[in-house]
Amino acid sequence: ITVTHKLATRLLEAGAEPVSGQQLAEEFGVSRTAIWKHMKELEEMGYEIESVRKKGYRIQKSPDSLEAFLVQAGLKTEKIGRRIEYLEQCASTQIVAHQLAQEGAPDGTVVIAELQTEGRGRLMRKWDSAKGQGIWMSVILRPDVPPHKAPQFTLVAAVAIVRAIQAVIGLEASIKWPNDILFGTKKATGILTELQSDADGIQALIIGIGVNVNQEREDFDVEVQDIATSLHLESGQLVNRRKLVQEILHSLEIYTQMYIEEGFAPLKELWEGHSATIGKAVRARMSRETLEGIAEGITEDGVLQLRTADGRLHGIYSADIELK
Ligand code: BTX
Repeated sequence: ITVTHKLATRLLEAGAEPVSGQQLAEEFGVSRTAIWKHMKELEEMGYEIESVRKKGYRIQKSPDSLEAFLVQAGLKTEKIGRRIEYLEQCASTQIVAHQLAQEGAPDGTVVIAELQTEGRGRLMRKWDSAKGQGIWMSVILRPDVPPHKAPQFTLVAAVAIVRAIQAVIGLEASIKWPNDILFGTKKATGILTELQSDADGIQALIIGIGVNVNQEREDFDVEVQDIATSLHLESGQLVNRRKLVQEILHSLEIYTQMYIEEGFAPLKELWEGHSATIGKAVRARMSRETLEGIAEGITEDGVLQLRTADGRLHGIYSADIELK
């Protein structure tokens, strides 16, 4: 990290409060002229810096980038995002995260990319990840729970993300079991939980999160234009991606912590409160069969309970759900 980066972090943390050139020069152990030169460099990087007479400098606008030091300035977490691997471009942040996890990356490591060329969904489906317009990230967690609990983390992450979106843009999305976050019937976010485990249990969970943030309709691939939406399309505002990442990571830390300490019960309740599936007539497509019925709820393990017309109750572990 260069002095210029540190300076940006310092000013971002100061917020609306100007910081004097003299003070910055002292803190960084450089001359005031050097500080002025760094300010010019920041402006070239896309920052707008105001110099308030007799008071000092403050940042008016920072570039819409998710560089690690920008996300970390003002990040409220203790663990998640303390290490961030930021990439301009990669095939998939899941692939990078798997690699890092194997190399021993710590619990809470996050991989973020501006562009994914091979973003993926479940069952190797494609995830459209336009450059700079969404949040494409993978979070490495190392919880001490048995492998069969891994799918619950998808539900925990969904609760965390819905709440973070609400905190940042003030709109309430709903969750379609197991991993979609919707506005109406359109998908704004997908979650993909993958697992590295061995005989000792879970080595790492890789939680992939894709949030459509500032796309216009035409920015999506033609195949998904009718089924996808973005937070911008829903709210009419351009959404600050950095704030949203910070909020999602914070929320993820809160709810995974709750899960570890109190188990799934409180999260089941929160999840059901945000659910677009429970109580609805649905069609569940699985690899071998398709069932239709009423989604009655989820079990303590996060398994979907589907009641078919013959009165039987089926436990669904993995499926694509269509609301009828
Ligand atoms: P999924 O299998 O539930 O959904 C994939 C389906 O969603 C696609 O087949 C397509 O119909 C639709 N789709 C594709 N792209 C989009 C989009 N941008 N918005 C809305 N709908 C879309 C969902 O899988 C899990 C997605 C996780 C994505 C993250 S991004 C960071 C991380 N890296 C990575 O490669 N994947 C995860």
